[in-house]
Amino acid sequence: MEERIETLKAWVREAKRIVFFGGAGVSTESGIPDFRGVDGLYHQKYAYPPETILSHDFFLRRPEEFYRFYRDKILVQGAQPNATHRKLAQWEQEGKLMAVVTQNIDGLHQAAGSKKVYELHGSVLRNYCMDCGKFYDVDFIRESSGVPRCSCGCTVKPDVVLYGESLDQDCILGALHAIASADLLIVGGTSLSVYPAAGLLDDYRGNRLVLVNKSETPRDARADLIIREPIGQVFAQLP
Ligand code: CNA
Repeated sequence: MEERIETLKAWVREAKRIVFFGGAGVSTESGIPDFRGVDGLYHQKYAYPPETILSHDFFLRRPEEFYRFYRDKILVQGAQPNATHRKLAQWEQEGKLMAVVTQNIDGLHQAAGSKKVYELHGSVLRNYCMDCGKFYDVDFIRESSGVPRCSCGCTVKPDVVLYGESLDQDCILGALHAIASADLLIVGGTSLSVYPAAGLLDDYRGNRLVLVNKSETPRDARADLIIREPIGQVFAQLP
C-alpha cells in the first residue's frame, strides 16, 4: 500500500491538470452517511430504500415523508470539510487542479474553499419555490417543519437532482470538458453505480486514472492505480 501511495504522490507532483471525481464516500469522514458503504443508508432500516424516497415521484406524492428523511439523513447538522475537501481546495489554489466533479449535494467542497465545482446532482444549499421560484437557503429548510412553504404558499423544493430527474446540461458539459483535458483523474469515495454520472469517466483519455475507494467498483479494471483505503487518510499524505 505504501508503494501505491508513493506512486500517487509522484503523479500529483507531476500533474498540471488534476480533476477529482467523487461521491458520498468523500463526506463519510465528515459524518454524512453514504448509500452503499458499510454504515450506509442502504443498511439502515427505512420503509423504503433511499433512492425511492429521494425520487421525483416520491417527492410529489409524499413530500412530508421525503422531508422527514431529508432533514434526518441528508441535512447533517454541523458537518465540516475533511482532509480530502481541504487538499482539493489547496491544489486548486496552487493552480494544479482544474475542477472537482462531484455527485455530492452537501456543499462541503465549497465550504473548504474550492471554486470550480461541478455539482452533478445539485446542492442542498439552494432551494426554490416550485411555483414562483423564490430562493431559500438551507437554514430555512432546517428550521421549517413538515413541508416547507414559500411566502406564496407553494412547496419549496431543494435544488438537488432527484432520481427520475435529468441533470443540468451545462454542468455535464463543463464536467466532461474538464475530465477530457485532465492529465491525472482521481476518482474517490464513489461506488460508480449511479448513471449518467459514472459514465462521464469514459471521456478521460489519459493513462493516470486513480481509484481511491474502500470497496470495489465496476471501473477497477480500467484504473491505472487502485488504493483501497479511507480517502481522508490517503489525501492527508499527499503533497
Ligand atoms: P455510494 O453509492 O453510497 O458509494 C460510496 C462509496 O464510497 C462506496 O463504494 C464506499 O465503499 C466508499 N466509501 C465510503 N466511505 C469511504 C471512505 N472514507 N474512503 C474511501 N471510500 C469510502 O455513493 P455514490 O456517491 O457513488 O452514489 C451516488 C449518489 C449518492 C449520489 O446521487 C449522491 O447524491 C448520493 N449521496 C450524497 C451524499 C452527500 O452529498 N454527502 C450522501 C449520501 C448519498
